[in-house]
Amino acid sequence: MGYPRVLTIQDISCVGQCSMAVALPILSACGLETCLLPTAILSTHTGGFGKPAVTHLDDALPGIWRHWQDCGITFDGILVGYLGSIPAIQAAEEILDHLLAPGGLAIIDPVMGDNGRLYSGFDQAYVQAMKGLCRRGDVLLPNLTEAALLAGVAYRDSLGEAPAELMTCLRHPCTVLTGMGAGPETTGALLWQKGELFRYTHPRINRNFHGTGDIFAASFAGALFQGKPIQDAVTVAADFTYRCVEETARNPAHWYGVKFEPLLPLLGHLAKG
Ligand code: PXL
Repeated sequence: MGYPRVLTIQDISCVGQCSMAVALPILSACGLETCLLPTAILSTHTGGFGKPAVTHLDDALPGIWRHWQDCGITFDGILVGYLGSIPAIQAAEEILDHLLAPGGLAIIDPVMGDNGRLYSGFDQAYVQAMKGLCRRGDVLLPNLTEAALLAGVAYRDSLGEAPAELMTCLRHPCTVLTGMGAGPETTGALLWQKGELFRYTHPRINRNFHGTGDIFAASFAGALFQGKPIQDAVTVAADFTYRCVEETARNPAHWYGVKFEPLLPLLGHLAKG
């Protein structure tokens, strides 16, 4: 494996097994030097603990990335996740414009909503700003809700969706759509690249787990930044995410996140393979 230096830009949810708390260990397990830019600190994620205590770091972001720029620091890969504010989206744009190394890859998970609804705190202005950021990404990783918001079309669930039409409306050359099965019994990921579709599915486990998208995004990014071909990165991420969800489903009391930690050694193996 190589030793690329990568950056992940997203919030820190202190409790809840998502965003930065998932991305750092996963990217590290893939053998990458992992740098971080937290955009906000939340006591928990926004998915079920009630109203979290939130501190946005908007004012700190320009000083941090400009210092990196003064030091001549660049990144071979950048993974963007939940940002939380329009100034944080703007900082991510500046970083992609100025700090991505030549030949580096930018992966954007436009975290904004799920099941047809925006997450709390986000509005249409946020969606519009996210469109600008997505134009700078080499690969987008939306779920169906986010893809519909970015494409400006009505949300349809995975059974009603016609993926090629949605991807055409999205107008991005390389997108991995998550939460996309091939029928009611399956779920998976769909890669759209240069007008071709590649679908990879698993049996559907009938419980909704918070943070599944973050696990998929980080393991996909880890494999791609390590130089895997994109179809292989999709299968590594889908296999790893499936195994984590399977592990979590064994413990019905674990409602707020995905138990990915026991499976990190497996990921090191898959990402290398
Ligand atoms: O898992 C995505 C995510 C990340 N960060 C925060 C969230 C969510 C999803 O709800 O609330 C703070």
